Amino acid sequence: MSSADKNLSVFNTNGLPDISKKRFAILVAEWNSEVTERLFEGAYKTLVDYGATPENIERGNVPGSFELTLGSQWFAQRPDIDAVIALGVVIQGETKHNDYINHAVAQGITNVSLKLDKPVIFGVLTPNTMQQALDRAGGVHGNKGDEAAMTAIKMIGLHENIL
Ligand code: DLZ
Repeated sequence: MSSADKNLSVFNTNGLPDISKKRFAILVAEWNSEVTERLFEGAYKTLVDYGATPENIERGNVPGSFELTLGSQWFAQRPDIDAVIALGVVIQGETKHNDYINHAVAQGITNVSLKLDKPVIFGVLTPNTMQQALDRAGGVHGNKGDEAAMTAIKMIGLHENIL
């Protein structure tokens, strides 16, 4: 039996919200900038394509993905920001740092999102190689920056539906 048959209210992300007055922050890690710049371009274009105005999109750079957490918190605590998109690339195997960084950023961004009660999107690639990263930043596997932006848009819509 479908939800409609049960006459349930379903809070989903099928209908995208009007984001023309929503304000976004995109945080970009400078490590692996040849990839993170492409993620940024994808995220920015998706926001604009779906109705955000350029003046309502702010960009912040952080040195590395580890700093995405605190940078996200600084943006997310601003009342005028509706969603934060955090973009980074941590290549596995280049360093033993990678696991620490990935887990710290994933947990940190989750904490920020819950603490500030707004979408903070985890747009961090964790590939094994640079080629895999490029493939996911406008290459054969699409652009995860686009997906991160779309996730932000959907979460704004979901928030409007539920609360
Ligand atoms: C130190 C470091 C290393 C080894 N690798 C990466 C990486 O692959 N991607 C990334 O975004 N950042 C890396 N960093 C930098 C850390 O994120 C952070 O900037 C430093 O540890 C300083 O806190």
